[in-house]
Amino acid sequence: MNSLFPKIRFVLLAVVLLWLKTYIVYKLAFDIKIENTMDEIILFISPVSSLLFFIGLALFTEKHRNRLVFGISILLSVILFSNAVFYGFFNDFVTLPVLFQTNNMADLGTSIRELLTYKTFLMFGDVIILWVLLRMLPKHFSTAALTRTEKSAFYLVVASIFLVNLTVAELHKPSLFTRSFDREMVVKNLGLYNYHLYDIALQSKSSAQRAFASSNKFVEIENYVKSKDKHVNNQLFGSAKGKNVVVISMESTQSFVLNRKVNGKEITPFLNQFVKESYYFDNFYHQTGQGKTSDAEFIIENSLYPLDRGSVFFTHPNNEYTATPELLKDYGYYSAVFHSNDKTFWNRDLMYPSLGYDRFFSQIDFTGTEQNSVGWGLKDKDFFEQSIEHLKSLPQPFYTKFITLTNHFPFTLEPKDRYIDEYNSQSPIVNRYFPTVRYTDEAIKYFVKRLKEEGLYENTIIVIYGDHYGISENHNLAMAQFLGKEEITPFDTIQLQRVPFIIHIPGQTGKTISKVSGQLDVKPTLLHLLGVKTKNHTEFGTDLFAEEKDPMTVMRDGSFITKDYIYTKSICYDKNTSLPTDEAICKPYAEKAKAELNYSDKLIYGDLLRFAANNKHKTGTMTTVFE
Ligand code: GP9
Ligand code: MN
Repeated sequence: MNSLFPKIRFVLLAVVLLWLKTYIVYKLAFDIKIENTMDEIILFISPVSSLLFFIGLALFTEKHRNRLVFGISILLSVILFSNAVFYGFFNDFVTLPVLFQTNNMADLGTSIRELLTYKTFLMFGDVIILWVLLRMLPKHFSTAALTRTEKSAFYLVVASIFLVNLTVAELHKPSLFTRSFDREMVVKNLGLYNYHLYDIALQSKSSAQRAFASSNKFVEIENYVKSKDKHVNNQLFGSAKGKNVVVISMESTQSFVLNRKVNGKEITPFLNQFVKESYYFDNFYHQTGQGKTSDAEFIIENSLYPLDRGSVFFTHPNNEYTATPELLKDYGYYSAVFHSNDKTFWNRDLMYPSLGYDRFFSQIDFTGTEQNSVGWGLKDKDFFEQSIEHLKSLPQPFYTKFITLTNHFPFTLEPKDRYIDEYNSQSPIVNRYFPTVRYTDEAIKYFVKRLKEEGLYENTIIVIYGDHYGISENHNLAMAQFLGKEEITPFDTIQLQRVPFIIHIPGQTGKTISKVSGQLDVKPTLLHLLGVKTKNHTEFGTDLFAEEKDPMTVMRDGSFITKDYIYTKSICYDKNTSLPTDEAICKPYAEKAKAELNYSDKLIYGDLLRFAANNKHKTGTMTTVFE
């Protein structure tokens, strides 16, 4: 082994130089948020394993070793350089799908020309140093063959470094790949080069599944969807035709907070009043999976199920969809999303054009300060205040979606923003949840007031939905205390997955509707109100205003709710008694639930909506502000 070092010296030198260069580019060209020393350490070590891996490939040859080291170093530098240029322009890292978005590339062309200056020279500084050293000290860099053991030992070390990196990152940011991650987090934790490998893996997986799918499969699913009983409420159909639409996603808000109090004070005083003058669905369930907020967005605009792992926003942003914003284009609608988080979070900047959005107002369109922000973005009230200014300037009619953020885990709020006390239980999370829900309630009240002041209220329908649960099963004890129950059973857990769903149509009197319903029903319900027929749409939801014999709402994990039964954790519950009953009663429903989830998955994995008659092929014209 003693003789190993001279043989790998040149490789190691190249690795160290490129490593340092990568770190410098991280700090200068990218805006990666560092919250603590651990973040910084991870950021620093993250490129090592991949650099060793790639440049180490040169160890497999003797004759061309040094040339290969140059080649690989230059290739990796080009990747780094391209990302730096791309980031300067788009505030984002390169993904394979964007490489094929020609309009992005056209913009880049001009900036690349501008960038061919001294910076380019610096970018390849390490390669130049390598070249000079090799010329000056050729004897120092042996290219003698490595033994098998030596090569194995080298790659064993590389693998160990990678595993350590992965473990530290996973411990530091649990579920890096499935939970709330954005590209910045992957780059920060695993390094830019591994990020590209990950991106390639994601891409090839979905391309393969897409390639094997055929239009026959689509016809089969279409036939199933058509066989479902889909009705229309003739009285309400088209009753909001031509009106503007404001959809509000209420972060982590579950229905149980409505009409309940903490220390004698209502948690949602505004919503409690608002539901009286609106259609309010009090048996409405979220149907999200790991994609949380993004899944909720996906479901309500596509009426398809989310996937059982990951977020569709991340796994299938390039699919063809027939989402609400796209369909409404034919009716003259302009569509926009408002959300004051980074635009790449949940891959929104890539997914929204596929859903047909015209404009995404993200973090860069808002003015955030320490005072007006909490957690990942603006406080909801400031968010609405700043959004109104943008909203006023949009062409009408508009279809808009506002994604609130303040009521996000871990529910932090400054004392001055607390309108009610914290709750008193052994769970600080549950305790803090109520003041943040109360805060969002106040923010929506403010927004509605502003809509009135701007003269938009009378011509706008307001749709409010809770995106997913806020309080997980880890807090069952505190929840039992709050709800005055002895314990929280799986039956209760399902009932706690109810989230508010409210439709306010100016001039129509309110009504509470208790039909079993879920996020998949939002699309057909809303489109029918706007006078858009959905009979031939490939979707799984139904119009909530229409008659339906036996409505059933299916959750992503296969649990479901019908008028009389709830099925979860392989137990069939009778809703009248809240107790388990004969499993055979639930069986036919369970099979239907499984089939439906399966059909929906096939549509997404096979990108089958590209065969749908009402699909308009993507134009990719959504704008975000870069100027
Ligand atoms: C982030 C916001 C919250 O932009 O949508 O996401 P979540 O963690 O709730 O999915
Ligand atoms: Mn959310």
